[in-house]
Amino acid sequence: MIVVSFSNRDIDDSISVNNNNVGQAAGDLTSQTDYWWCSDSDGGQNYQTKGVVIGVDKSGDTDPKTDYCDSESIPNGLMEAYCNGVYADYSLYDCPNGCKDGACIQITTPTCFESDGGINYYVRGTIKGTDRQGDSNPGIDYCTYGPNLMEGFCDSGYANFILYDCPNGCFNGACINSNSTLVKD
Ligand SMILES: [Ca+2]
Ligand SMILES: [Ca+2]
Ligand SMILES: [Ca+2]
Repeated sequence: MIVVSFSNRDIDDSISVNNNNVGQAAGDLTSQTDYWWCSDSDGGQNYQTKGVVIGVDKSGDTDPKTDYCDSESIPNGLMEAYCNGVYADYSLYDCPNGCKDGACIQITTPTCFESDGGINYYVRGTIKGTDRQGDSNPGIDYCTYGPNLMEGFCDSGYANFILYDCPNGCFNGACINSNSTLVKD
């Protein structure tokens, strides 16, 4: 059972749609154009979401129209259901990255930023991004286990940390630079 509301009409009641009700609505359509309606669960021509349209198409068909992949016309074809005015309708869309389960496949490019330019053991850097587990906590390079450094870097667009054994020890989120120690002396 699908519940829709007449959000774009002056009827506020939600109704439950079954075949009988749809049939009744279709009967009304021919005589009372004020009650024509169409409802799209994904809000229109939304190629990233599999939606279903409840309404009547121009041929009078009241079957719900669900988005589906159709590779017969074009290889990455998506048949996207939408409300074409007051009518339920389909449009064919060519998904750039292919079609799967009634929606275009999305290629999300992860973004990652770090302040020390990559794997840089001698600068305490900050990393902002999402790791492969989907966590988006920014991190700062930090010392751990005595001389070891946890160095943040962007790993193919994902935030990641590697453990590095600093030759001269670790201090304040960076390896101690032996040269600077010599200069200080
Ligand atoms: Ca749609
Ligand atoms: Ca869609
Ligand atoms: Ca870094």
